[in-house]
Amino acid sequence: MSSTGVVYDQRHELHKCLWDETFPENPERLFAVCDRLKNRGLFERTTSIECKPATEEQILLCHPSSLLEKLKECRNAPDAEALENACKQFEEIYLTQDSFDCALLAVGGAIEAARAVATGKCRNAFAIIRPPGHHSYEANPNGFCIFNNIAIAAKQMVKEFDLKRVLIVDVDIHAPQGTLRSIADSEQILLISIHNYMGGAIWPFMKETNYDYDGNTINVPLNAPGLSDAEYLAAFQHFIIPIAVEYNPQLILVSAGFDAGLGDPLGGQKVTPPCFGHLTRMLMDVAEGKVCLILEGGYFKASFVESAEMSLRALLGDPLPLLHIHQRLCPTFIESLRCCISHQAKRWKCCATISDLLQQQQTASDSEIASRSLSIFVGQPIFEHFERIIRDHRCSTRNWFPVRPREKEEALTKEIEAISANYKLESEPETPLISLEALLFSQETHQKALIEMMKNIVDHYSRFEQLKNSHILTLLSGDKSKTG
Ligand code: X5A
Ligand code: ZN
Repeated sequence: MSSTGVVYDQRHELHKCLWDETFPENPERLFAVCDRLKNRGLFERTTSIECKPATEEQILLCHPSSLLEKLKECRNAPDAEALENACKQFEEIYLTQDSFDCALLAVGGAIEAARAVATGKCRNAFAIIRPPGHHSYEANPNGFCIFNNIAIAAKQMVKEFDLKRVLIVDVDIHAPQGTLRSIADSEQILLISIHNYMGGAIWPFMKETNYDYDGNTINVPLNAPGLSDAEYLAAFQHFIIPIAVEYNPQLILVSAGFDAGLGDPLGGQKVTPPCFGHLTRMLMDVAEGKVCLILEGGYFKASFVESAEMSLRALLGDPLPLLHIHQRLCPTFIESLRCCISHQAKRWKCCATISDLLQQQQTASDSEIASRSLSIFVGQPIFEHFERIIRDHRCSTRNWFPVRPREKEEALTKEIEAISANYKLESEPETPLISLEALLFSQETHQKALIEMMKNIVDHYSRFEQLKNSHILTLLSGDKSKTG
């Protein structure tokens, strides 16, 4: 009987920041996940998959050889100072002498896990690897990612097994601009991602991560913070899963970041750990269950450790906790999802059906304010600002993220513990169904949605000191004296 495979390799600890201990992406993340899985007796129920370094030929599926050469040089860096200097050419990247080899191992781990599932050696798998990968593309390691683990693994599977349809689902809270660009030329790969967008006023400040992008990437952009299980379930049940079913993939690779989780310092959303289990389980109904999770982000220990456990339990077919959904969907989210559905209606039958329904209801209820799909992108000046910094090798290498006060950290840990203390386990866990009714149009939610979204955009935009006087912000905040 084939089982659940796990990739875990101690050598991943060799990639760490030598000059700033506060950096959120650290070796401790893997130890913590691994400890938890061991303590709960889960490791021994899985099949260990050996982690081999990827070959240079495999890396070249997504990156130029010039990048390989650059990173290889770091093997011989004389000291930490030289390494830190080298990092000024990359956005949010640190490097050690071992980082290159460690990054090869991460790609190799993703490939081995995907292969185990593709060949049927394992029913499904979880690659617990780092550094993460979904932001890196071409010669641009960035956002803690060196090589694009998942994109390379997907391309390698297409090549090795002549696959026609590989689906990548990205649930990490950050938009996977790296995966999007790395697979843009692959007809056999489709990427669906749900991530923070905030009108483009949030990193990576790219318009192609909005809902109206056309290509082999489908985006669910989030324009409000504080979203939780109800919104993620709705996005899966009424958009992501129907498209996945219609696409009918032969293999599913998941960019399993847990930074949309409750309490994550970078994410700002509130998905509970059991919800990650349910999302995984929903994906297992597609592609005959051939699902391979590949770790990406996740920076709040109490949260991501529990989320990783729940995801592995889903893969193992273990009971999952019941989800308790009481709150109404966030209006701004409803607006986003409706935009997604109506935009994709031209390519996906499932969306056309839902879109027709919503359209009819909307016309019947309100013709005056008929909601036009609004595509907002305010990120261009910020994007260009960072482009200049990268080009001039002026990227900052320290103090990227403020450290959270201990009390705050403890309060959030308690919140997670309170959730896990109330678990009701069910062997056939029903995932609550978010009714389509929740997505129906009303003038009131529509207005609320847009107002909330504008507030969030201004809020995110204002975090960039350097842009205080730029045109769009003054427009949005209504300061007419400066708009000229
Ligand atoms: C893999 C991941 C986060 C990048 C944050 C950029 N990266 N500000 O979660
Ligand atoms: Zn992330």
